[in-house]
Amino acid sequence: MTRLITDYTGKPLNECTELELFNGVLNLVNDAEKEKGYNTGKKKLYYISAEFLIGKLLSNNLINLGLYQDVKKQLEDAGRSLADLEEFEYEPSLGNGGLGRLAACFVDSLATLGLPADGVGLAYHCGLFKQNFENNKQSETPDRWLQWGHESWMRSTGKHYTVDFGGFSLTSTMYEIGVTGYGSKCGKLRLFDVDTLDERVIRDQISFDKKQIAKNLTLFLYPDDSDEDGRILRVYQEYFMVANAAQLILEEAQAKGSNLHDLADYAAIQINDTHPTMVIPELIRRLTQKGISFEESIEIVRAVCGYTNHTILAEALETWPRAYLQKAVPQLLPVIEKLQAYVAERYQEPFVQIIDGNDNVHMANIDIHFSHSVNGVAKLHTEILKNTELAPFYQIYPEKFNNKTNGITFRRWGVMCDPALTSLINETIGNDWIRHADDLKKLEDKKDDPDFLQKILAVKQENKQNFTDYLKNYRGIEVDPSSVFDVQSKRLHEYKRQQLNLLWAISVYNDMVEGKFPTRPITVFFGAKAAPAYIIAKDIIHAILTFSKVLDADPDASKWLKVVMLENYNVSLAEKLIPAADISEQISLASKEASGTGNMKFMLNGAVTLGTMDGANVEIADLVGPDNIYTFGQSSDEVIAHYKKADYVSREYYERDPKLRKAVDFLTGDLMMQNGGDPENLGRLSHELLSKDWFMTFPDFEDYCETKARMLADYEDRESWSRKMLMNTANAGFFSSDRTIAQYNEDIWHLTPDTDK
Ligand code: CJB
Repeated sequence: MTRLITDYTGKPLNECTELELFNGVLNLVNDAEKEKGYNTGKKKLYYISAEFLIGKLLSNNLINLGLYQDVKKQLEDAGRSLADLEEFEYEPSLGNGGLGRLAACFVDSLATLGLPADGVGLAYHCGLFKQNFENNKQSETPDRWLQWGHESWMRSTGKHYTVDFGGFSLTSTMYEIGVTGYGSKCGKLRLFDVDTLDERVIRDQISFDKKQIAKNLTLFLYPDDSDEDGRILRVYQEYFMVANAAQLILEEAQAKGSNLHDLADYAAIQINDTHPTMVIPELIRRLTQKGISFEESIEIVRAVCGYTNHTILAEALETWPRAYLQKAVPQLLPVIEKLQAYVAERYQEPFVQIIDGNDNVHMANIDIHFSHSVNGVAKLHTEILKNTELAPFYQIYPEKFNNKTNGITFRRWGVMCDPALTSLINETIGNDWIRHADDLKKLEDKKDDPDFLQKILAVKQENKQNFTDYLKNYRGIEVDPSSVFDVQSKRLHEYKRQQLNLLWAISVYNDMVEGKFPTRPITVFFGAKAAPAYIIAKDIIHAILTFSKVLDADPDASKWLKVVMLENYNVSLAEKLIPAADISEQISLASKEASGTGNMKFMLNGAVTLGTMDGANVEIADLVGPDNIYTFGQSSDEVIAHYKKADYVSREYYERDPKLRKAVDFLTGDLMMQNGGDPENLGRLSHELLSKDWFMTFPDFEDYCETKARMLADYEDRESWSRKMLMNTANAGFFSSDRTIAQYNEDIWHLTPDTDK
């Protein structure tokens, strides 16, 4: 039965405002979702995460529900367009980067595989900040994505819980966003909020009174945590998330007949990074309140919980001073102290204690002791956890450690964002790959078919042209679609080394000044937000923006090299950029990128990786073989050895390599200053590189430049390059999040799929 949008708008579509049309299609989707129903089963997974970077939902839901073509046609027949509606739709900004986008891919796959599961998190009103560029610098403004009210995005369930903090309590409201599975039933994202939130407490840009918890609790994802009030607010947020989750989980399990001793038969919890860690002591607290002994409560909770580690960077392995917990959640501290006593009784090794000698509480240590599973997110990352970062834990609990290499949903990152490639694949091997991603391997049969290779190139050119048009029409940026599109898009962090790419670009410029020009014009795209308090990351953005002005001001060089730093990079922009990419820059310092998931999206869309042997790049290299990836740089073992010996001196490289020296000097040179460069920012960046370079940019510089030059030369053999593209798409099947989720389920959660479609 065809659903008519007019049944939802109540008037002809050509008379509707964009908002009326948007709400009409949204309500149509809501009804279709409810009619499909939800995956159910005795045991349910609660995937608790501080971030769900879901992206725009309308088209994705239409695709998953099989309504896309029909709705598109109804709109077209009335002279309206789905593409316009997509532009009008506001992107929910409930996440920051890879961690949040992974959670969003996971809920899609959970629904698609028929697994009973909820995503559980917070309904931040402003989410992550909106990035603006002024005077070659990033500034931040609130991203008021909920401006049309909760109801345009989520349904209030009418369910409320009480959450106690030190000295006061708050009442929550639970909201739901439907998660449509592809050709299957649906799942739910359950987001908690406080009714007392008051957006007027925002003072200036993104600063606000951090002490008024009732008014600011869910205002921003990641409040500025450069001061103590900001850090304590994180504790309030995290506890609010898990105290709600714990009540929901216990209530639902009991409603299904659990006597709580058997909670693990009814519930599995996945703790996504350390942010939801307090769910462990909170559940133990609640179970003991119900008369279950402390020891048994530990066993129950351990059987329920699994923990995923997403990084070896110390900054993200949260530790909270005991005083913060005492202030925000005093009822939890005695439980955490008892857990510490439990650990101390069994293990003497200082590294594995929960509370250290300085009274800091190590959240990851709680997770590892009191979960039954600890996983890393790529093969290399898990090995580093076992052998280096968490080695003392691995010695105690070898059986807990396992790897679950990340994945991406092929519905959003293939079908939705790359319709041209999708049509070509569908007409070649059918459309089963959308659900059974390994099918893509069949494309390899075409690797020596010149006609097919031509078609792949034509698809890429079409996508580059589309992105070029988008930049011109929506952003006023002109790029050359026949140039090589060289793309690095991800959060701005020193370990991801946008600065390495920048130094390479500066060297290309320096070569041009000496009369050596590239074979073909190159456009280098960066997309990245820097955390507001991360000074050096913002300096790197400033350097990139300033250098792009240097190029624009030079009539000769600008024909050959253009640097575009895209403002406010987000999921929607990624969906346009990734299908247009020729080169996928994955150049983190080996050992530091836990997995990466952008690398997988680019690969699926036929970009060729230029990367270090880090994170999931290692597995990409294994899958595509050495002819279809360009790797360079130190190995993770070498990097780890340098850190251990503390023997890296960046200045030695600077002094030894004239090309590097020239590029580094350029940062603080006249041309940068003449084009809006700020001596303070650029001086600090240069000083950081020369005196520290903690993420070892310089040792990899030469190899990076040589490898990139080889890659650009190979790009000129168009047929051979298109074979590389094909081999990347054909071997991307392993990186479907359906595979990842199936593995989590088999090894950790043991949920029964709801096959009653
Ligand atoms: N990651 O995005 C974040 N935020 C954190 O706080 C810690 C890690 C990223 O998680 C992704 C999903 O697992 C990884 O692919 C990525 O390497 C990691 O940086």
